[in-house]
Amino acid sequence: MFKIEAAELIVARLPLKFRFETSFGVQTDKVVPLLVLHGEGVQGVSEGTMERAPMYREETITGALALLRDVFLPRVIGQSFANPEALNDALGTFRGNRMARAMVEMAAWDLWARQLGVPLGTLLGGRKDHVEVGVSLGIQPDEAATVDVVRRHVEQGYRRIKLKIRPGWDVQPVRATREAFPDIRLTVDANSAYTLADAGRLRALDAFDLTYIEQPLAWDDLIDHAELQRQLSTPLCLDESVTSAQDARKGLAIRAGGVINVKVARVGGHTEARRVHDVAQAFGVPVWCGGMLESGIGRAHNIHLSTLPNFTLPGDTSSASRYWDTDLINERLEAQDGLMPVPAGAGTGVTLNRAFLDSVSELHEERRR
Ligand code: OSB
Ligand code: MG
Repeated sequence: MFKIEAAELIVARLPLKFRFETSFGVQTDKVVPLLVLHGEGVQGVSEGTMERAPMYREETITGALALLRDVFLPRVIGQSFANPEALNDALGTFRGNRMARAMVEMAAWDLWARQLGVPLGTLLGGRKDHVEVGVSLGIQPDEAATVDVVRRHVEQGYRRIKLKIRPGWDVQPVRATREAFPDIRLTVDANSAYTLADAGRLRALDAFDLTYIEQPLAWDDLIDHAELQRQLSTPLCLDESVTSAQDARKGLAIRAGGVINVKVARVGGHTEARRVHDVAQAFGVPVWCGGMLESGIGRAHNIHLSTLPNFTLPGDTSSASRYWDTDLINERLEAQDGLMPVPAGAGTGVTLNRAFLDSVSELHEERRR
């Protein structure tokens, strides 16, 4: 049993160390919404992965903050719950808005795990103390720059290289990378930039031994992905279009893909992420843990989730120092030879650097009953 007595809503902004270009635009900084839940002498912290504009999925920071203030936090503050699953059930009466719900659910898992004195991953059922990680590389100006940035990350030991692609910039970076590195585990991510009319162009990618092609078609589609999968030998990996275990079941039942990118916040939190993991496992489909350029708070949650057994492909939870000069947490989340140590200690095992956080916060408010 745990009780939620109060909450803090915080929005911070961090400059990114690199210019991150994807099929939906260029990102140079990161707005980080955080939620701290206060229980009886314990805290739980989570990070939202919605963005300012609804580009990746439909949720936004503005919308999430309003919902948290008006609906989700009043539903849980002052309440006691048997465990985080019970809190997830209470929020489950609300439709959609899974990233906003996930902020409450993930903070509750951290709080619960700290109250029990157990690492979050262990509580979720994971056993690993390191997880394999890859890296997601933005669109570069040309082939030479692509090969260059790939080389730097291969040398750092990342176990999978993912290249962002879009129509007009797909076969070129993949061919250049594959010629320079015949043996690396290579993937691409289109973030929904193609349609079935591009099937011919996507079929050309079959020549490069990619582990998967991530979310080529619409963010809310499964049917067209199944049609495209029939035309390709490379497995498709579903990201945007899986927001629940039910989506995962439907997508895998119609063979819309052969891999799932599990992002804990996209599916509404750890309870649902574990269900997606279990559904994929039942279908014999591997999963990996995606990222949304998280600060150390969200990154630590991702690392703990990745300790579950069917996370058999390297995740996007790369070293925090790739993204930021200074992180929002006191601990360092750094991969060595493509292996990210799972932070030790109770809960996520990481703690907010309050002094630094205050210096980069645009909003900080407390909510009580
Ligand atoms: O599609 O996986 C994606 C970042 C923002 C939004 C969507 C995606 C990504 C990434 C970056 O690929 C992964 C990371 O390094 O956190
Ligand atoms: Mg993706």
